[in-house]
Amino acid sequence: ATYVVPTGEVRFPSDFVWGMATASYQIEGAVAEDGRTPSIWDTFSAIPGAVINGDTGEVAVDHYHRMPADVALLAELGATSYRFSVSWPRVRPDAGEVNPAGLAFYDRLVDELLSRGIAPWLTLYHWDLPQTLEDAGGWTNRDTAHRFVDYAISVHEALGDRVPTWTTLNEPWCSAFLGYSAGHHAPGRQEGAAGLVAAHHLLLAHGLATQELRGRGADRLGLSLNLTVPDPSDPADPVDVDAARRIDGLHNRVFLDPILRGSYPADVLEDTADLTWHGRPWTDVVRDGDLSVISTPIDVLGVNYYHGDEVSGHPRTDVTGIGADHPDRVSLSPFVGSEHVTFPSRGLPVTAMGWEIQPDGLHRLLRRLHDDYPRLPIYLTETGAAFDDRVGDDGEVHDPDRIAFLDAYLRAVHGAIEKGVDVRGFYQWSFCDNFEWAFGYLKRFGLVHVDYDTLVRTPKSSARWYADLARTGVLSPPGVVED
Ligand code: PNW
Repeated sequence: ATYVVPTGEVRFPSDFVWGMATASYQIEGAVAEDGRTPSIWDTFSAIPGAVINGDTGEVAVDHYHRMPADVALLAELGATSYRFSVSWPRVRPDAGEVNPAGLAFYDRLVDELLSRGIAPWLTLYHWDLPQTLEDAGGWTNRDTAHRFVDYAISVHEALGDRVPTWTTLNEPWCSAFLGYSAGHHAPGRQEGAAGLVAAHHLLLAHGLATQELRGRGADRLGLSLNLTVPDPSDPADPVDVDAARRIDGLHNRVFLDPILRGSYPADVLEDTADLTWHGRPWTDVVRDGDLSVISTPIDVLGVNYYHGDEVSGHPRTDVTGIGADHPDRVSLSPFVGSEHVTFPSRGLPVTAMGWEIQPDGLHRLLRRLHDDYPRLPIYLTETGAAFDDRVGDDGEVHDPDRIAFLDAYLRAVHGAIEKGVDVRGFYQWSFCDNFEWAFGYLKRFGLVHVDYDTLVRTPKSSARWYADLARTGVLSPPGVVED
């Protein structure tokens, strides 16, 4: 079914959360300060060709030193909540003992947010695994899940009294499959079924930490999944339909089902039955009791959505999407066991990432979650777009494309709310331009422009637009919005 993005005025509920999101490694810099030790992203970004232009997070946007001013800017731009992540190797350098100096940064951040009336939304793991743990096998080592619990406890002991919302993982799909199968993200391993093994241990880490923090009184727990909407190229072609089912399985249901239904999807197990890890079926890493830990009830579901995918089971050359757009490094398919699947371009307009602008996919995704899974309050914990933003002669950054993008995606969210889907908030990715992983500083997702020579912050016109939206809760008819 298609969905037509509505025009005209739409009004969001008065308690709708208007947030902005960031992640530790993408903004903090200060990688060797106050006891922090390397994460897998410090190591990976030092590999020639791994990140565009050899960029690293060494300085990033220097948020570690500019935090109070950044929080003041968040407040000025009307954010009612701020989603940030905590750096594991700051809090537990080398995954060892707690580092009070590292924790103190987040303590100050949370106080600064609260003093400005901004609700903190904390992510424990946004991809910066301590390198020491990767050296011991990383997410392919089951022990990493237990070390994650130790780390979660230390953060909760310090901030549990002031942070209302705790999410364990950001986008475990990326950590597992881009990190351990495709090799396009840290730690850059290209080991096939390792992605599935990593996914299982990430899920286990999520479940164990959720149980532990629940026992310690946390009452708003969850995680953020990046979900896609796979549409078969030809809905009448069984080969394309099968390809779309496989991508749905390996991208969405491989996480949604264990967490929300307590089991791996049967078709995913079948599709991956031949894949081995250390000579044994990969599913040997799944132990009795794991799925009941993984399905520990959560309170909120974070959804990150940028675009869907057209999916074909036939060879194609006009592919878009994952891997296809990475310049320097050969990236394998993250869809292990379904490597034959291709992602043809639909010819839709794209952002600077080459990602299709597809708001109807977001609407359909939200409706599908509502229909297919136990219902939870949903927060869009990320959506946004990269464009080639520049500071103009007038000293301003005009980004009407980003305004149009956010307008369309928010209308898709609003349409879902009208259909009864319990969506309670929206976190724009991202508060400011930052280290965009394998794309370094080349791709700008911010509402706030950062000059990477001076580190000066300039709110883009989209930031002013978003601030108005956060204040009024109303999207005006397109065309009325002034850039
Ligand atoms: C997400 N892919 O990353 C992350 O949560 C953010 O940290 C990131 O900056 C944002 O989206 C924009 O990219 C992704 O290749 C990175 O499929 C890559 C992919 C998906 C999500």
